[in-house]
This record gives sequence, C-alpha cells and structure tokens, in this order.
Amino acid sequence: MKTAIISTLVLVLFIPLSAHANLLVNPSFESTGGWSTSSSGHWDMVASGDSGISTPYGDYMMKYSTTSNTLYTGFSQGMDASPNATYSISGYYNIPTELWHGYHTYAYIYYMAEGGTSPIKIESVGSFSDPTDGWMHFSASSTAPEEAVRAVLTVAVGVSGGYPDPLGEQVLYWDNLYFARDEVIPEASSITLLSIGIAGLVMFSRMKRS
Ligand SMILES: [Ca+2]
Repeated sequence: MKTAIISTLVLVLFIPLSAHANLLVNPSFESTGGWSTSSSGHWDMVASGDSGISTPYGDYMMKYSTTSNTLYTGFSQGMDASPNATYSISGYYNIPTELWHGYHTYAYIYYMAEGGTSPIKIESVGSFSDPTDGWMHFSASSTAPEEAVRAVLTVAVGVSGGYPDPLGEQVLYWDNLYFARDEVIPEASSITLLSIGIAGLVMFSRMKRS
C-alpha cells in the first residue's frame, strides 16, 4: 500500500505535462489545414519533385516563389501558449543555389497576451541567407514571456545585402516544422512536497507497527 502511494506520487510529479507533442497542425504540409499566408500566390504547398527537389518528409512541402521582388510575405500558424513555458522549434529549409537571387528566409515567434492585438514579444528563431544545395535542419528554443497566452510561428522572406537581382525566379522551400513545449521538470517545491509526503508515510507506517 505504502509503495503504491509513493509510486503514484512519483508518477504524478514526474510525468511531463506535454512530452514533446508537436503543437502544429499540418506541420509537414501534407494537407491543406493549419497555415495561413500573408500574401497569396507566393507561398504554395507543392508536391515532391518540384524544381527537382524531393521533400525530407512526406509527399508535399511549402514553396516560396516570386519573379516580381515581392518580399516580406510569410506563412504562419498560431497556438495556445503558457507563460514562462519553454518551447522547442525546428524544421527544414532548402534554398536552391541555381534559383537564389539574394533573398533570405527567417522564422520567428510572436507572443500575444490575453485579448492583445499586438505582440508582447517577437523572437527570431532562425535567419538563413545562403543557398543551401539541399535541405538544412534548424532548431531553436524560445521561452514565452509572462502573460503570454498565444504563440504564432511565422516563416517569411526578406532581402539580405541590397535589393535582389530582379532577373529570374527566386524559389525556396520549407518542410517538417515542429513546435513543442519542453518537458516540464519538477520544481523544487514539488520535490520538497514529495519528500515531506514520503517522510510522513514512513512515520505513519512506523507508528502503526509500534
Ligand atoms: Ca512534407
């Protein structure tokens, strides 16, 4: 009985609240849901094999393309966030060398407060300005500020070092994005409570025996 109670206490205190579950809907662009784009016609979900590029996962990927120097467009997805929680973000991007015209692509997170219309924190989690000759993996960590209740992951395109070459089509790809809350490590107060609980149980069983 005592062992069962202690085991339950240990389980309750040490089970992470969220064990690396991806909070994104449609993270690999295999369906049409989850994402919104700020400027239609520049971001599209395309099938593997587009411009000779195969996806790192699944059959589809997100493609940016322009022939008209249209910049600062992005795609994004929002989700609930918890104040002070730490999140892991990762994904894959691909900037084909032969189609590169000086653009860079970047990922950032907006944190919003309850009822807020403007972000209380904007954090860059990745900025990539070189052609890649293949898929590159990136990963980052971000902690939600106090009062954050919502996070919006945004991927966008801009210019690095002067205005881009207007000739030709700029193309780049993203796939397999990941946004998950890190495992919750028991706080010192929880460990103290657990210790007091165990001590109490030990004393209780000794009293019963005597
Ligand atoms: Ca995919």
